[in-house]
Amino acid sequence: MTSTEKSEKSQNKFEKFKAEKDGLAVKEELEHFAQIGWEAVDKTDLEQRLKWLGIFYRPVTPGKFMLRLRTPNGILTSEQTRTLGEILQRYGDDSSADITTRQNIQLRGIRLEDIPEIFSQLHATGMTSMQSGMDNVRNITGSPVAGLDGEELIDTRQLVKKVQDMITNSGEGNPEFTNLPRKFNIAIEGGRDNSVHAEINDIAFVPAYKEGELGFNVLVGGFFSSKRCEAAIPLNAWIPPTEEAVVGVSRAILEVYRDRGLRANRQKSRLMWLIDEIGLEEFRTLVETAFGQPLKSAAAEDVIDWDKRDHIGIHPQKQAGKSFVGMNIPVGRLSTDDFFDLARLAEVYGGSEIRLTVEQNVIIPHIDHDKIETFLTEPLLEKFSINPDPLTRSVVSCTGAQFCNFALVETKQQALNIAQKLDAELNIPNGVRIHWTGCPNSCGQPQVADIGLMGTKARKNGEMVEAVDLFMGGKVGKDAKLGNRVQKGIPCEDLPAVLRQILMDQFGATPK
Ligand code: SRM
Ligand code: SF4
Repeated sequence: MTSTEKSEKSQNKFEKFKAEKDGLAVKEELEHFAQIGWEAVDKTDLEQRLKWLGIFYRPVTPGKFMLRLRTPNGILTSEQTRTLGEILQRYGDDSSADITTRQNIQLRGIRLEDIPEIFSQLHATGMTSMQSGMDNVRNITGSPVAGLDGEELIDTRQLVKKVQDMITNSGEGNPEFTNLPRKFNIAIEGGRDNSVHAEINDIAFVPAYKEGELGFNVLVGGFFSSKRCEAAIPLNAWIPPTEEAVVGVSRAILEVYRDRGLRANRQKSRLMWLIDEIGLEEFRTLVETAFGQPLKSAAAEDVIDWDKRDHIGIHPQKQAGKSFVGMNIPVGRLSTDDFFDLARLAEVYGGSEIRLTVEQNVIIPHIDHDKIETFLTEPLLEKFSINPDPLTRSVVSCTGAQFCNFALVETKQQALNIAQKLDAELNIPNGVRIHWTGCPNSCGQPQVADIGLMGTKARKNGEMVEAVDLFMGGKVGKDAKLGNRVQKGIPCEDLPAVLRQILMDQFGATPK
């Protein structure tokens, strides 16, 4: 018996409950759950299976759920944006929302009894939260300026949408892909700057020319976990930028992962562990078989030749006379009113659309040049600046202790306070990207940042205190590479002084 077969024999508790009842099954029970109330719902349904529908029980705020949507390519219409505001509105002070590091939206304060109606609201405007958590494919990311960027290579919008539709059965739920060994991430990059940092996904499509034809090189196996972090490696496959190829190869890889992925140890279940186990050649052969045709070998080089842009500020589009405007949403946090305001701005000035970025910011596209001046006088731009100070501009943060029970530290507020304090104290010549993550799960991607901070605990003066491990050297865009942990256990209290010194020593900052 091979070790793969052996590991498939034994089952961890997640595999057991999935085998007993598929996560998607709770979709049919939502009305019933709404009637009996969350306290009476079976514990596994409540705490685990509901995540298959994007509904997250939060032990930190029992009874107030988080709803994780799917926002393919980070695009929302103004109507959808307004609907999200309407959903949140009923929860008053309990309500809030976040733009996630996967170009997506999470709503908070949601009551289980309202879910049937909320799902109808989402459905009516073409949104879904289906399969957005647990052992499913997460929100699929694509260039946030797809279709706007004059230098873009491939417009990813339809491709991302079609891959999502295949995986989720157009948002209705697809039992073919609801029992993967573990979570799974897909990114489709169409620009020259790798704006979605494709290399940290289980499947990444990156633009590449083969024999003069533009298509995608396929990378596989990128992931972060508390035990191991890896950048994706080349599958040695090039595909044309067609729906058939991108959807087909995504499906083939998912089928191989579903049927052959390791399931015994959840710490060793992500795709890269399977590739390690059977070897890249064998994995590629299995993918070809599932795809039903041979794959062409990879193009020699991909076309990621730009440094990453953050899209903040005013940028001319490829459409003459139009610009997109990137607004800085500090640590991605949105209120109910923000949704209404963003929807209005998109309608009055733009093309009734907003875009989200993996830096947790918002872009409003299609603003006529002659409307920009008035647009800039809108009060919302005081809150969401188009010209923020350098650290505030690029700080990214995961949810942290406010709502996440894995967190070892509070993240968002601290991240923002420290960025603002250091922005006030220092002249910082170039942008410095600081990413905060509340625990080793790395949702805030500290490994892609110039300075990454990962929550931990440390001893200070004999007492356990909130602290962070320090990561440095992450590079995104051209020649992307993951940063490494360079220092452990810096008490949060000491962090402003430590960061100040690093900014002066390594990033050319000077006191104001
Ligand atoms: Fe994450 C689990 C939040 C992006 C790696 N992540 C969680 C949970 C669901 C844990 C929980 O049940 O409380 C967090 C929900 C907290 C909450 O209430 O918001 C959570 N992850 C997030 C978000 C919201 C962080 C953010 O503030 O932006 C991001 C949601 C993305 C989305 O829209 O779907 C988020 N998580 C990521 C990323 C970044 C990415 O995808 O680029 C990673 C690392 C990349 C990766 O997965 O390869 C990430 N999250 C994890 C892991 C570790 C996975 C592993 O293989 O071990 C966990 C824990 C787990 O799955 O067991 C986790
Ligand atoms: Fe929660 Fe940890 Fe993910 Fe932050 S990194 S959202 S603390 S699981």
